[in-house]
Amino acid sequence: MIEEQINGNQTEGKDVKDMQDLRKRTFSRQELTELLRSDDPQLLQELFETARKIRDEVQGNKIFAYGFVYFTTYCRNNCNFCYYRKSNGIERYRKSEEEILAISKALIDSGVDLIDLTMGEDPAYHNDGFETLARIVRRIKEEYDTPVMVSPGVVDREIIDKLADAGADFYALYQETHNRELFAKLRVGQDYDERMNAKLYAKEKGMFIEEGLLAGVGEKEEDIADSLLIMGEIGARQVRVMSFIPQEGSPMENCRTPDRLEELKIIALMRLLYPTALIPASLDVDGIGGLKDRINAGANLITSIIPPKSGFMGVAQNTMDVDEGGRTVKEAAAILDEMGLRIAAKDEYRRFLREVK
Ligand code: SAM
Ligand code: MD0
Ligand code: SF4
Repeated sequence: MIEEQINGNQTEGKDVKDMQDLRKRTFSRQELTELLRSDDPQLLQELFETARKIRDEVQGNKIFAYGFVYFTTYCRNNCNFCYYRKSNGIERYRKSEEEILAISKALIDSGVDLIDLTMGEDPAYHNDGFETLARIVRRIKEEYDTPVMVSPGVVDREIIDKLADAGADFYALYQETHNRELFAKLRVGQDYDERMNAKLYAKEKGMFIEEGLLAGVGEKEEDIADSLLIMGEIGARQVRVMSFIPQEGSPMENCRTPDRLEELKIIALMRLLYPTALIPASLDVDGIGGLKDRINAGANLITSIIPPKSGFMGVAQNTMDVDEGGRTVKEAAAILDEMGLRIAAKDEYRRFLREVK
């Protein structure tokens, strides 16, 4: 657990006079950079405690849960970090509309608060003008009365209009980094501004947006500090960070995955900066075993819940704990229970989403 790791670094009498007032809510780029760089055990302890306190003040013992439906793994892009990049010779799937509706229903019946419909940038969906995805969104909203997030990658404005009109609540599109040079190395051949503008247009259309970062891909603390501030500037309702997981067959397969302390510090700083933000503890980085640390860092949401033996996959850890039934609401609820926390009901989530700003 992260607490032992922090205490393990305990160096007696370490000067912590610079422990800042962590509840002040506005931090300069310099202050964020220093906090990200700090390995002072007492400061880190205070950082995580403050993040937990802020979360609990905002929402009590509730934690939200999202079902993850990665419905097509075909993609036209070649992101260097991604298993599903076009050039990777892997097996891919494209689920049918009925399979997508069935898995969504199973997830909803298991107690998730939202369905996250995620895809590779599959040319078949682009050629279809996203009619199928819009119909699926509408059916989940109307037949199952459940909030929906779409993660379709970069799409044109009229497609965003179509998905918003179908009732999609969230548009998730992660910049990974706001350092343009690093972006170009990660999302090869993709346009930084096109990606950012798609997100901003979705927000203009009244959708909530999720911004996301990768940790451990060559960024500096200053880059993370920039991203943390930009997340507020663009008004992201949900903000996330995922530690990079090397993927077989990708150009970054021999890069190492980062120490998780970076991800946990970023989650905590997101909480300090944005007390009412939705901040995921993603099960897609370290499986169900990674849940506790991320909740203890200030996350208020569990994502990447995938039913066992469903034939659906994750993204970063695309099979970890899935078929063993490790990535279920039931498993997560048992861990939360030990922490004095619980999975929120859908109407509690809806109220939080709309009323808690
Ligand atoms: N194709 C869509 C897109 O790229 O926006 C959605 C697919 S999935 C949500 C894409 C996200 O998963 C990426 O933006 C990245 O943040 C995360 N991801 C992909 N590969 C990863 C890896 N190897 N390690 C950690 N996160 C990864
Ligand atoms: C997750 N595996 O939440 C999912 C995915 C996409 N909107 C989310 C990265 O970790
Ligand atoms: Fe395609 Fe998304 Fe993977 Fe990039 S991250 S290769 S766009 S699925």
